[in-house]
Amino acid sequence: MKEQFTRARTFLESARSIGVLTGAGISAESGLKTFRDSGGLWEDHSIEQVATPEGFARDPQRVWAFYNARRKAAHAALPNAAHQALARLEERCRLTILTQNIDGLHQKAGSRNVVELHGSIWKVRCTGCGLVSSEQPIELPPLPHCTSCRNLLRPHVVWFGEQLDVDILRAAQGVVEACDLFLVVGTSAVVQPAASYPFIASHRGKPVIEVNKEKTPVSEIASISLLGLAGEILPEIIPA
Ligand code: BJW
Repeated sequence: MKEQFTRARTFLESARSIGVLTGAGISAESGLKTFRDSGGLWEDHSIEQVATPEGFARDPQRVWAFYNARRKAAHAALPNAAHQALARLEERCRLTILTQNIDGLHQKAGSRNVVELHGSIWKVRCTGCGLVSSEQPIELPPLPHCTSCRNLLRPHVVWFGEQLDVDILRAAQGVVEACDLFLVVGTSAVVQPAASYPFIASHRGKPVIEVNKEKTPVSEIASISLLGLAGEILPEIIPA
């Protein structure tokens, strides 16, 4: 394992352009729940009910209760040592984070190049006029409405069965193609299209480093797979 840490450090030090894919696991040590771990969000909530457009159409109040609770938790959360290590690394090389997270903790840690693949919990979108806004109080009413057209607002996030924004997809594809090293942190790597990025990078001959509490489909193709907590491993391989 020690040898793997040394190899990872060497890869990171010599890379000129790094692509990073992060998932809920990187925010776990900030106290935010992941989705698929034991005790995760999908244990108490049904995906169909709270993370699909059909679920929102059926019961928007249930969906808003789910997202309002998560807005409250995310507001109280602080970036951890893993977020901070990535922000530090961005000061030393070209680095872009492709995050599946909507919590904004990478930006709170100081990262500037962050592509939010699944949107942001801090933005809402009007189901009528389509206006996207981030000028909302932390605690929204049980059914928030658009101030200009009075239609129902929805979280500006990507649910199952919805397309990711085309510009975001293009930016992510560009990062995967341009980087010379790809780092994957705290994702189960089962949700597409994000899950395909490490595989595309590897297919194009780029080394892939994975950091996760447990093995995932990415472990099979990773040049280095470091098992453990992101908040402990990232500061080790990205020293201050
Ligand atoms: C730690 C740790 C610690 C814990 N340290 N590690 C191709 C094939 C099959 C299906 C599809 C396909 N293409 C598209 C689909 C359909 C679908 C999909 O992928 N389905 C699969 C699940 C089967 N994808 C979509 O619908 C996407 N849209 C799309 O592609 O449009 C075109 C299209 C549509 C339909 C058909 C075909 C094409 C949209 C996906 C939207 C995902 N949305 C969610 C919720 C919204 C945001 C939110 O509310 O937060 O995004 S679902 C949820 O999963 C959330 C996450 O971003 C995402 C990924 O989860 P993540 O981050 O990996 O978390 P976990 O919990 O799964 O894993 C945590 C990991 O951390 C674990 O591995 C732990 O071990 C680890 N860990 N603590 C280190 N301290």
